[in-house]
Amino acid sequence: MKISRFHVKINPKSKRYQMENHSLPFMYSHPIDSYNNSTLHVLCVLLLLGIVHSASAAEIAVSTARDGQFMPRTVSDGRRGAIVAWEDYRTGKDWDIYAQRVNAAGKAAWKTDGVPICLAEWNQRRLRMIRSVDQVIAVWNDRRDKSNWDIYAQAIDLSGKVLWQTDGVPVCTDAADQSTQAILSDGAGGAIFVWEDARRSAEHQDLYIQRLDSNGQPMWKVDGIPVFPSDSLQSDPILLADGSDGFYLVWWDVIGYESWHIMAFRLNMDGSPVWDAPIVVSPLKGMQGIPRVASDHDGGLIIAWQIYESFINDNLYAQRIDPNGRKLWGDEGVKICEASGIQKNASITSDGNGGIIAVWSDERDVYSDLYAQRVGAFGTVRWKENGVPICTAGGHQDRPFIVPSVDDQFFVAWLDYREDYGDESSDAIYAQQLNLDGKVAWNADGVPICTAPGEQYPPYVLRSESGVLSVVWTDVRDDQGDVYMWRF
Ligand SMILES: [Ca+2]
Ligand SMILES: [Ca+2]
Ligand SMILES: [Ca+2]
Repeated sequence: MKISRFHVKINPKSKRYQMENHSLPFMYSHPIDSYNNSTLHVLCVLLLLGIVHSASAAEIAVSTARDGQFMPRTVSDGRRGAIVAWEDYRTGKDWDIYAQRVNAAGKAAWKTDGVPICLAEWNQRRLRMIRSVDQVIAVWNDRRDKSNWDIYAQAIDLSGKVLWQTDGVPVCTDAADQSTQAILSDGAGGAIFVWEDARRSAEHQDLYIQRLDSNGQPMWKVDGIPVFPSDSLQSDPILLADGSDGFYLVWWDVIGYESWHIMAFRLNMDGSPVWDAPIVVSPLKGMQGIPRVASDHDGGLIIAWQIYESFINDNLYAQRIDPNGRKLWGDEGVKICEASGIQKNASITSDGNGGIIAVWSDERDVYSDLYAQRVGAFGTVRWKENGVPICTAGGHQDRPFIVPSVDDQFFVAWLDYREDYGDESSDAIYAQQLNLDGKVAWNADGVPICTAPGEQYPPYVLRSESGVLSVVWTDVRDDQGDVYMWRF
């Protein structure tokens, strides 16, 4: 049954960490049947719609090694191709990290099924990565110590060679648990890291940061420096470049069970704070969570989040903050959507004009649909109140991922249980393009990206600097999980 996936998310800590780090389901094993036909069908549809510019464009098998390849992430290689990395269970023993490069011609360029990035004992999970100048830096949560979780990182060049010490350099190996790390390029070949850290209190964990230089050497205190130690539980950190010589850090701050806030802080590249203290993004009462972040392309940032009302009527809000820490959209922020039912799993991107486009999963109807809204630079909602429908096909649509594409267009891919009302577990990946007026460019309800048999996992989308769109995902058409990519 897939339905349970739509009704989780209560405790901000335990559930998600469990989902991402410990309990990837190895439960479906679908017979292999006609996926070749469905791939051809998808290709034909995309060709007809003029999305695919060359008949050579097609689905790319990034890694079909035995057992599970999961949770792929991708970054541009700066050469019209992409590097993909993922968590890998091919040993049947524990999780490792592998990567593959897909070149401009759409071919896997490294060793078949990927090169190992970390094969250390026990589990390496929750891979994240960025490109910093001419190398790719991956970071993951690492259990090699056996008694607790640490954070390790590795750099890779475009030939697939690992550049730092075998199995990665430690970012933090303090004896407490570290988790939920995020990474940002420092623009100089190295990276900034942030993570949740239980060293001071397992219950009220803090966020710590570290910077590694281009050789993987720590630039700040070994095992990292605390950002803002407090008696709240700090979780889900997000990093964003500030466009000058620093970065933003946004997180979910939990005090007790009923006071959840989103916090934002600006720091310098040496880890020192720019602002006196973190900002409470909205003073609204109640449980606010699941922050999303986008640049306003004017030195500031825009944050979207959801506010829980008894878990039956969640709403979405947004706030814009300038480089000096001033809130630009009122003290409380603006409402993106307050339709009845739950609005959640938002994805946001800059609208290129000082505002954002947000798309989310919306349960105003029985089965979740996708809606989108544009919030302009001054905090005014630009489209129909409570959003315009992007996909209202039968069955659930969820986990949208939006990026800018070309000419004021925005590309969104999502997980789609079309015409599955909960008894088949039949899902697919669909996509759509919309413009600054909220009009969709392709078929109503989107075009299929992957309709292969077996379960698909939520897509991850990349738009490279050259405008190439890549969608990567895991699916279980052949075994317990393989990594696939579509490029446009
Ligand atoms: Ca596999
Ligand atoms: Ca391992
Ligand atoms: Ca540790």
